[in-house]
Amino acid sequence: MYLSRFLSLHALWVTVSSVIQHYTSAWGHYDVCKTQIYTDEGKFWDYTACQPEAIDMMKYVKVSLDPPDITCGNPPETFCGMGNPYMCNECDAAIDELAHPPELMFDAEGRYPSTYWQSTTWKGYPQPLLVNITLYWNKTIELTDNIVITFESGRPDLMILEKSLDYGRTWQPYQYYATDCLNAFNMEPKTVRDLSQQTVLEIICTEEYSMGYMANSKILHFEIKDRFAFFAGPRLHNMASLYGQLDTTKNLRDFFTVTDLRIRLLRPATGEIYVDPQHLTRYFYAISDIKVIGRCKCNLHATGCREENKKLLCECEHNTTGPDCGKCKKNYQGRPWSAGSYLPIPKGTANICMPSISSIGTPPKFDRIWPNISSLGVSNPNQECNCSRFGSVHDRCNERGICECKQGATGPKCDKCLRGYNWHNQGCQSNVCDNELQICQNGGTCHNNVRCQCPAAYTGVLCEKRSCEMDPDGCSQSSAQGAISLPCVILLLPLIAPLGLSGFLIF
Ligand SMILES: [Ca+2]
Repeated sequence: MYLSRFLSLHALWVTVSSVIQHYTSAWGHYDVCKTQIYTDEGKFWDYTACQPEAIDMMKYVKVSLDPPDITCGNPPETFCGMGNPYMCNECDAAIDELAHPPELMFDAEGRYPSTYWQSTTWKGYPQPLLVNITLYWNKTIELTDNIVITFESGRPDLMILEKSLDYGRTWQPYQYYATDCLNAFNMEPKTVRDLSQQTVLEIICTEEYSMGYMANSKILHFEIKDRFAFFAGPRLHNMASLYGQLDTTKNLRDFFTVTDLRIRLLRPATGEIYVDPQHLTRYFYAISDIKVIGRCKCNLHATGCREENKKLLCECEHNTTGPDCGKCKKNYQGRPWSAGSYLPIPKGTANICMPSISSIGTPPKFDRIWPNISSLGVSNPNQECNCSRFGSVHDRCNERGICECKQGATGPKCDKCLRGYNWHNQGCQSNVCDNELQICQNGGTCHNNVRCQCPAAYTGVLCEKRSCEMDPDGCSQSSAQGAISLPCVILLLPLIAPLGLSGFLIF
C-alpha cells in the first residue's frame, strides 16, 4: 500500500515538475546568467541572458517634496473632513501622533487607521495648491507592475504623473488624471482599455480615478500590466511575445523604464461641490501609500542588484560593469558592448563581453574557467561565411554557417532587420518612428522611419513635448497649449462655470 501511495505521489511530482518546467520555459524567467556544462572536451560556461527579480522598489526610494515646507503641522493647523466640515482634527509636526511626514507614504501598511503624509490645507485659495512629489532611485529601473497611489483624502481633481529617464534632468508625462480631461488638459478622456498594441505608447488623460469625492475610492493606478497585456495576453500568459517586442522595440522598452517618478498634484479633491472659501481647511492632499514594483535595469547581464552607499548597483556578469552593466570590463573590449537579448526565448542571448585581443593570453584569475570559444557561437574563424558586412559583428560564423548579428539585424547572414528596425546604408537602425509601435503623437507624421514631423506647438522625438517647455520662461507665458502650467483657477473656469458659481473666481 505504501509503495502504491509512494508511486502515485511520485507520478504526481513528475507531472507537477514537468508542468513547472514547461511553465518556466514558456515564460523565460532569465534568472540564471551562466551554467557550467560538462562535455567530453571539458567543462565550460554556457552564458544566457539574465535579469534581477522584480521587487518592491519603495524599499529603496528617496523622496523630495516641492515646495519643501508643504507638509502640514509646522505651525500646527486644523483640517476638517470633506463630508462634514465641522469634523476636524489637528496636524502638529511636533507631536508624533499628530504628525504626517512624507515617510508615512512608504511605511508598511495593513494597519488601521492608515498612516499618511498630508499637505497643508488650501488656505492660499484662490492661488492653486501645487505639490510635486519626486520619487527617485539613483538607478535605472524597469517597472513590472502597476503604480498604485492610495489617497487618504479624496483623490485629486487634477494630477499628472511624470517620469524621467535621466535622473530628473528632463521629464515626460506618463499619464494625466482629471475630473474633466477636455477642460483641464485639452485631451479627450481615455482609459488604458481604449489603447491597443499600436497605440500603447500614447500618453492619455483618464477620468477613471478622479470621479469626485467618494469615501471608498482612494486608489489611483498607472496601468503597467494592462499595457503588457496587449502583447502577453489578458492573463500575461504569453510573456515570450512581450519579451520579443521589448527586445526589438527600444521605445517600448524605454516606456517602462524610469530613474525618477514625479507626482504633480495640481488641485485637491473638492467633491461634487464648489470650493467653499469659508471652509478651506477641508481641501488638502493626503497619501497613505505608494506602490512601485520593478527590477533594476541591468541590460540582461545580472540577476542581482545590491545597495551600496545608499545606491543600487547591478551585480554584473558576462564581463560587464557599471551601475546598469552598461559597458565591458577592462580587458574585455574584444567587441563592442551589447545588451543581452531576450531572444531566442526562453534563454535569450548573453552577448558577453569578449576578452581584448591583447589580454587573451592572460585571462584574469577570477574567471577560473575560460569560456570555450564554441559556446560563444563563434567557432570557425576560417570558414568562408558571407556574413553581411553591415549586419554582422564580424565575418566569422559557426559550423552551420550562422553569422553573429549586430543589434537589430537577423537572418543567417544578418542581412535582414528585426521588427522595429529598418535597413539603412550602414545596416539595421532602430526606427525612430513607425506606424505600429513608435507612433508620432499630437498630430505628428512619421517620415521614412527616421523622424516625426511635429506641429509647431510640439517637439520631441515623438512630438510628445510641448514646444514652450524649451523656452527659457517655460510654458508659463503661453496660451491654451500651456494649460498645465496656467494657474489652476483659470483652468477651472470651464469646470465651475456650469455650476453658476464663477462669481467665486472674481478676486
Ligand atoms: Ca502609510
